[in-house]
Amino acid sequence: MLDGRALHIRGNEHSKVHGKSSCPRQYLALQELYDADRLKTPLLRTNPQKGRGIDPGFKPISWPEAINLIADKLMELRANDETHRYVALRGRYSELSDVLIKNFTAVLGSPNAITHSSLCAEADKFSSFFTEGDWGYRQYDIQDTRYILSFGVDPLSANRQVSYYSSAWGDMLDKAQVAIVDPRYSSSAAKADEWLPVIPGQDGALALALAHVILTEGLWHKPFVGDFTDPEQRFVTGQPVSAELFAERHTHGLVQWWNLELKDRTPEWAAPICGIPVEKIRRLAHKLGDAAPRVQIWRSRGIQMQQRGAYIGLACHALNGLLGAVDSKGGVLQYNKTFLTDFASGKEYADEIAKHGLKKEKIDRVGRLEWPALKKGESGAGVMTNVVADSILEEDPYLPKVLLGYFNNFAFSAPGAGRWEKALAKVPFVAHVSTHVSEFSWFSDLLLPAPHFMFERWGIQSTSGNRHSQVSITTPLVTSLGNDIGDETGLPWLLAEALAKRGYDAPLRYFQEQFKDPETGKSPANHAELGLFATKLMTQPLWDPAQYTNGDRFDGWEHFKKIGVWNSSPYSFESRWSKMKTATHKFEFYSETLKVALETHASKHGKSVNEVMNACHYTAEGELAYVPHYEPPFRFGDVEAYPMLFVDHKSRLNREGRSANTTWYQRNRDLDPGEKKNKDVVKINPLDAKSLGLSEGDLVKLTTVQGSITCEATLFEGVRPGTVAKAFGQGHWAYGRTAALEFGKLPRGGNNNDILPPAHEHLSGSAAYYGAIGVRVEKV
Ligand SMILES: Nc1nc2c(c(=O)[nH]1)N[C@H]1C(S)=C(S)[C@@H](COP(=O)(O)OP(=O)(O)OC[C@H]3O[C@@H](n4cnc5c(=O)[nH]c(N)nc54)[C@H](O)[C@@H]3O)O[C@H]1N2
Ligand SMILES: Nc1nc2c(c(=O)[nH]1)N[C@H]1C(S)=C(S)[C@@H](COP(=O)(O)OP(=O)(O)OC[C@H]3O[C@@H](n4cnc5c(=O)[nH]c(N)nc54)[C@H](O)[C@@H]3O)O[C@H]1N2
Ligand SMILES: [Mo]
Repeated sequence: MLDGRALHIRGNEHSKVHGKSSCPRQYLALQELYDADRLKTPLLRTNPQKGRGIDPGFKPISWPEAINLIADKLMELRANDETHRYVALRGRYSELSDVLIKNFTAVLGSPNAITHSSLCAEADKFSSFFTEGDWGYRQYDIQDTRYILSFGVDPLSANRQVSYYSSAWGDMLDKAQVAIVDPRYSSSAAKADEWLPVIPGQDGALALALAHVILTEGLWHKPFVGDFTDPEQRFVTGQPVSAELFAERHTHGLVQWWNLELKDRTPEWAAPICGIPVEKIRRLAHKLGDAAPRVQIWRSRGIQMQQRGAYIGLACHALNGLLGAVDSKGGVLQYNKTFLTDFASGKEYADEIAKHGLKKEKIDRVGRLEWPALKKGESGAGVMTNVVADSILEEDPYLPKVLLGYFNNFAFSAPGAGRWEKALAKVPFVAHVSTHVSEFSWFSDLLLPAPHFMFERWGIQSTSGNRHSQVSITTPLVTSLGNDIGDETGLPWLLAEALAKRGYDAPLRYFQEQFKDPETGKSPANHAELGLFATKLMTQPLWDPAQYTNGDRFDGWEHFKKIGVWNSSPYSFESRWSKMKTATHKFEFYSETLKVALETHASKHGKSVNEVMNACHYTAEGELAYVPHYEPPFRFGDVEAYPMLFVDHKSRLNREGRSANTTWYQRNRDLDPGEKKNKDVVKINPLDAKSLGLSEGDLVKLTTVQGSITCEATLFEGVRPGTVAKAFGQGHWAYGRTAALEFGKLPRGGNNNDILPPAHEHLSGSAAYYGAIGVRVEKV
């Protein structure tokens, strides 16, 4: 920092997860922070007509005018006894987001706290939950591992701890081998021992064949899984096994899985389906078996955020079970616990009107027969973010009247993005809290400038890696725009004050009574104090010596604030063996936990589990629903009209959809294999290019059942013939002068979400981006 200006960013040296090392994206944050295109003042739409290319006619208004406008709209909902028609949408977030999204919305009396989780990676949590009872992401102990098999994860570019893994990856490569399964040659594949260019959507076949070989060749990890009660090895291709003959230790249902599914899933069966040769599958299984339990199977959104992705995720994660890698040194670990305090829910402050609103059906339709969204095993507990656009368009269950979005850009980030444009145009009042005039903002009635989440407001982030979890805080450090009204705490405070002035004081009382400074007992008196007190309150178990339980110790709040990060104690291996939060407390190959969840959901609707599976577009019948099994990927578009398959992926410099307005992002796009500086390219194998008559740099049109986009073709051997790969992130037509070719009108390249159909993995509630997405490539 120099004279209040941020000059350089690095990792916090006190972090035991990543230390000083950092992810390349953090440097872009400086350009984001000081971006001349940032939204600086509230803006009000003057043109009632909403559409791409139609100027909204935004005119500046003051903060009090903006807050009063929203407060009036909320009072109107109360007067009409329809508080449920208030919908809060959340995109990216800090842990403080509960204040605005969950709690404030509950006080107001709406069930519609809609997070972006299902656009993000809910399906990734599904597989961990229904095998080992953990609805969460994983960390990988790469210090002591011997073999890494990644299904679609590119840890050097994306996934969850780029700073840590990219700094530790080199040392790991000295001791371990790595195989990357991905239709696209990723950065991690470039550094790996082996790249396995799988046919998109067919990883399940590969994983099941690996399991088959691991069993038939006796390669499973016996101290974790157990063994036959006599020395005879009975896993013989095609032959069922009698369950009494196998004594399982920390797992459940291995023999049932074998009998129901695995016994016929040979490498010979899998090879033509997944495109990986028989010999490679066998060799891989042996390498895994030799290294077990110090192995790790990674899995990404790519294999799970598919219409039939839940069972691919389960099949891949079950390999970790077979190899004893779960909770093991050198294996796959859950996140260490972080001990944060939940805020009072807010429901206690709901009056009669609000209680009435809370009883209404949630706007995303979760819990209906075809939308199980089984978060933590509970029917309808998840979120179906991308369904909300349809709910609005079809007015089913009802039309929202006031919609508040923050830190989200669903008109860009959600498959079938165009539906959001139409949906937002239909909602009578949309407010957006954003740093930039994004695609979502373009369809909004009121824009509120957001402080940059890394530098200008209170926030709490937690993450895991290197056998530790950490909780770090962001503080209002830089005020580049003189705006520190935090989106997560400041905004709801200002709204609460305005509502109190209108005679409705429940939200303000909630904040005053439930967010007292834990040190002094003082109630917050303004928006800044609510931000500070909420941060102190949630992190109190970490910094208050009286509440100490685990990890780093602090003298008090000031000490914690100065250090900026709390680290948990190191991971204790094998402590969850036979103590998992599943129905059997074991690692479940046959998921009793999923069985209960599906049966409960089915009986709620008076249907059978088969009918649920059918409604969710799965093919499985009977008990197959409870074990990892093969599901043919649903193909969007027939082979004749859409002969190739489309593969979406993240790029190293994407901060989701947010970094594209920086010149450093545009200029350095070639950090990813096959990409070009300042361009948005589709990567095509030279063999396919030849048959399509395409040369380097040709302008091409990509068409799917959903729509078309135009971009440049580049010839790249690192994409499986028959597939094309294109990074997500370009194609902004709003956001700013760098992101768009012509702001408000012309996109720079094409947005993948304009051609991805709005499909779902229904069991987890996830949006689907991957699998068999048919595409036609034509020269323009
Ligand atoms: N650089 C960067 N890193 C990020 C983010 C970012 O925007 N930029 N965002 C963060 C967020 S929000 C999240 S949720 C995580 C997500 O991190 P991950 O869960 O790792 O997910 P993605 O990187 O989206 O995964 C898509 C990958 O799957 C591959 N893929 C596509 N189809 C298939 C297939 O059929 N089979 C196989 N085997 N692979 C396939 C793609 O090539 C790509 O490498 O990343 C985080 N990290
Ligand atoms: N095709 C394809 N689509 C994807 C993905 C993919 O890999 N491929 N990844 C998906 C994933 S994993 C995720 S998590 C989602 C993310 O998608 P979203 O949750 O929609 O988040 P972002 O795209 O990051 O958009 C955030 C918006 O918030 C605003 N903004 C930017 N900075 C700030 C800030 O500091 N504070 C506030 N309040 N607002 C800010 C801007 O309007 C920005 O457009 O995208 C998903 N979409
Ligand atoms: Mo995400």
